[in-house]
Amino acid sequence: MAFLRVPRGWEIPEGEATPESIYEQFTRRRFLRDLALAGLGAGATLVAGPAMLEADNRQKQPRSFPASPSVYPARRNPKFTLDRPLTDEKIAASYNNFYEFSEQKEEVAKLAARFETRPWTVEIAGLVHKPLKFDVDELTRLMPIEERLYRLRCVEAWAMAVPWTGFPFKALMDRVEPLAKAKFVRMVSFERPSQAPGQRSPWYPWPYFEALTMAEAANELTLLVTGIYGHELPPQHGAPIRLIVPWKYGFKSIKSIVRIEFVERQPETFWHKVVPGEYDFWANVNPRVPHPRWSQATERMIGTNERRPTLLYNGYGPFVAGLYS
Ligand SMILES: Nc1nc2c(c(=O)[nH]1)N[C@H]1C(S)=C(S)[C@@H](COP(=O)(O)O)O[C@H]1N2
Ligand SMILES: [Mo]
Repeated sequence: MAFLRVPRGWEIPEGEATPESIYEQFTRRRFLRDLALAGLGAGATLVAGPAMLEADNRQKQPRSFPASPSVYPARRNPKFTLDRPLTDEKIAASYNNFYEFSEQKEEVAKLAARFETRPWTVEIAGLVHKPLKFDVDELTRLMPIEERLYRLRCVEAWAMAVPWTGFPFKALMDRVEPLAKAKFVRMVSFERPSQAPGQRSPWYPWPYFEALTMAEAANELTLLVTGIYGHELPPQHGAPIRLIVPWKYGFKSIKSIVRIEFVERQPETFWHKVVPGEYDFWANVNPRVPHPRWSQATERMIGTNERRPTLLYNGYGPFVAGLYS
């Protein structure tokens, strides 16, 4: 049997190491790479007329995040408010769960820094009237992009509060028109072990996969996210496109999605497959249901280490309690 050995990442609720500030290092590296890309673009103007304008613009405005500059920062939707301060951007960007890169949260940003997130195509398939393949930046320009302040609660009992930029999953459903017999949405991450060292580990059934019911996917809270803190997602947060379902434990919020399928039967999910007794399909945040190895009654805010009581549905009951009554 595979997965008999339990990797150390889930033997304790979380590692106690101090987050390092490697974010700056990361942006500097990207910046240098973008300068190099802009140089290549300028070369291409010799043969391609229309490309010239774009290349010239790019050369004049080198940016640390290369794609879809026009959509960030997006208008903030005031409907979604917080009961706590935002987490410091650098803290959020240097304490990440992304097992494709590492089991060590403090190591993920560095190992993901050169992950190639462009070009990136997402395929929508299965039980839909209009299957779709899209380039992530084209979609971002077409969709109703907005910023939302959300809490995120990891099953390991740490939490953060960040501004995500994205669009409702429902907007995508409306484009592909699911068939009546579609009951679940299954999402799959990339598989690229040459760029993701964690995917060379034999302990996990790569690529990462998650799923929601149709009603959960259509809930107004469910976001497809392409940005954070007013700019494009950096790789460690799940670039170029990830899910955010803020009333569920963080592992439901699958990163770096390449495929979305509408299906009839309840799909298996990554963490349920790896440790069936500890991570279920629903994974709704609930202070009264302890993890088999630790309490979920309280949570620790990363950055400040403030302890707060865990909120049922992570405080999003008014939006989602009806889904489970
Ligand atoms: N593909 C993929 N998605 C993933 C994970 C992962 O390991 N791989 N980890 C999950 C977990 S456990 C959490 S808590 C969040 C963390 O998101 P963040 O690093 O942006 O805070 O991503 C989730 N999405
Ligand atoms: Mo998590």
